Amino acid sequence: MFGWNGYFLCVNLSKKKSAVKAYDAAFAAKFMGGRGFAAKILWDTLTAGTDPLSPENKLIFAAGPLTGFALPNSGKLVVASKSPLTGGYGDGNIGTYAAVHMRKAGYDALVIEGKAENPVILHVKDKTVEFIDAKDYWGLNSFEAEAKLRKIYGRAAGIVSIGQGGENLVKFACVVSQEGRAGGRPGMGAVMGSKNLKAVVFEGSGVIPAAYPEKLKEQGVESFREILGKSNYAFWKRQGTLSTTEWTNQNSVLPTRNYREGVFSEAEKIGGFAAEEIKVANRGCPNCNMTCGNVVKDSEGKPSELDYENVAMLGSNIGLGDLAQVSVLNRMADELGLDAISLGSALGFAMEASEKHLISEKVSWGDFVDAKKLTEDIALRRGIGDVLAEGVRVAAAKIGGDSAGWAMHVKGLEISAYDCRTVPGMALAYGTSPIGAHHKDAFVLGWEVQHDREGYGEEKAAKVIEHQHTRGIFECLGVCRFPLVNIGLDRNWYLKYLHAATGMEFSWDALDLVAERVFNLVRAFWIREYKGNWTKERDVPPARWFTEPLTEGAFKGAKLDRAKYDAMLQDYYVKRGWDERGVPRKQTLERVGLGEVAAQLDRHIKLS
Ligand code: PTT
Ligand code: SF4
Repeated sequence: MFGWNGYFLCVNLSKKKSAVKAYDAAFAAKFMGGRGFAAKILWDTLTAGTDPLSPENKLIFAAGPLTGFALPNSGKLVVASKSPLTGGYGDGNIGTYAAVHMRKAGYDALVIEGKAENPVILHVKDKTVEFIDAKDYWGLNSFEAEAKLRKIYGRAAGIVSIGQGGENLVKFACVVSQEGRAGGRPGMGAVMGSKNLKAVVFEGSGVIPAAYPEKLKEQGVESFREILGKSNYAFWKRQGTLSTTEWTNQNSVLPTRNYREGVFSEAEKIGGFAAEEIKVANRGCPNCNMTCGNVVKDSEGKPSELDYENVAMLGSNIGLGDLAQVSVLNRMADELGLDAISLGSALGFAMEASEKHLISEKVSWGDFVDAKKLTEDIALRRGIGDVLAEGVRVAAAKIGGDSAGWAMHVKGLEISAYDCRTVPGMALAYGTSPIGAHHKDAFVLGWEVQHDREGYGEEKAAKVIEHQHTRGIFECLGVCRFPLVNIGLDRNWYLKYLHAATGMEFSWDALDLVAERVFNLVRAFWIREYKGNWTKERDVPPARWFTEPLTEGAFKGAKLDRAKYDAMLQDYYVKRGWDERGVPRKQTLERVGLGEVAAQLDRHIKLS
């Protein structure tokens, strides 16, 4: 096989045993890699109802057929599991040298099950697998743990680790690498912690097999050059995703004070230009020449790597307008291994709950000291932090009042940083995202703002699906989507890369079908887990957007219309070939090559 190594490394931490599992070209072409592999493995090997934090759950690190080659932005790794935050399928996409080393060690995925008796570090060096005692690492934050490991394994090794958040099973703990790359929003760090696994160190020295290696090399050189020549390249290098802050504020979609508003009076102070003033470096993922990690000096004098989502959720969403202080919270999220989006949502939720006297703790809007303390309390599960560590869905159920209406999540995953009262298509994207409310699979609001801002027409559902497929394929290829979606790299490059890497010809239609297959498989996973509790209400964003209009900005008075949203959701289901409950129809699953999944799912919920 070319492009793919053809092997998964399977590790059982309870038994301290590992085994290599081979797969064939037909499996590779059908599920492609990354999310496709992870979803298929989870579907095949988990029993419905598995406790996400039990030894039976699986933690998967999966690369794609392009990962690790000298091609634009090819250092991405999907980290996936059944999510302890949502109870459904969860994954994230982390840029890390671990991705490259895993592939060079000869594996396309690492599948971890069981639970180590004591804290352990997994060391994979080419064909050897070692289980290393981690007692001197447990309790360290992710930066400290990685630095300590680098003293042994050197600068080049690929390392992923968890901080105290993962150790303490915070439900939105993520996996961290390289002091500023973080992935697995729906609690993949907690799954790692539940397995007593502090870190994985990869060292690979082999060559990833390519069908036409020389051609691939030339394509890499040429496309890296194409990226450098793009007119927006220089500004991207200056601000990366951070310029989004000014844009979202101008367009009334910047989450402000737990999504009460879409504009923030201090937006400029946390925007891309403000960041340039405290910026000290650019950092990024492997094999990338458009490094978007903006490293700034925070108010405590330490480096902190910023992205838009983090700034909005830890800034405007908690009413904090000081970027250097926001950067401290951002650094703490990375050190402690907490997802910064969910953290910002939990902090905003607590501030509102405190204001409404639903909790006795005093946590005030925009108060940096309160926010800092609460962040630590969440990671260490102290006091109200212990409640918030369960995510806002559970926290709302615990604190009561009307808080369920302003616990900003879909399916338990906190919403990333775009208010949707004026962009129904984006609300649908959150409602139907494969992991809960995340923007990565569909970012239709850019299109909506330009074309049809407040409409609920059929083209919205079509656009969401188009995005979910185009972006979904990047979750399987193992490369960053930013060259395509942010810089405008010609999309046909990806077909050329795939041919030179695998020797197989793929069209965009074929990739679209892979994306659709994987999307349906993930949906089937959710439904199998929720069974009788599955309802279309799970695809609906929180009540706040439907009931509380914006009170500031150009869109003052705007809110979502529930009846129109429901109609748009039904349009979406029809276009997807799902029934009115949002369950894939049998013939849809068969059409996308998931006949066996249809047969199994039908035993859990009657398919139409
Ligand atoms: C991603 C989510 C995002 S999406 C952001 S900012 W973004 C937040 N980043 C966090 C962080 O940082 N630290 C932290 N403790 N928590 C964080 N939570 C949030 O996590 C990231 C980039 C970004 S920055 C984006 S959009 C793109 N996402 C891609 C994707 O999903 N797929 C893909 N094929 N390519 C992508 N390229 C871009 O990668 P999750 P990263 Mg991330 C620090 O992990 O779980 O997917 O959540 O991985 O290496 O940091 O790259 O404005
Ligand atoms: Fe990583 Fe940013 Fe480069 Fe993408 S553009 S590979 S997220 S550094």
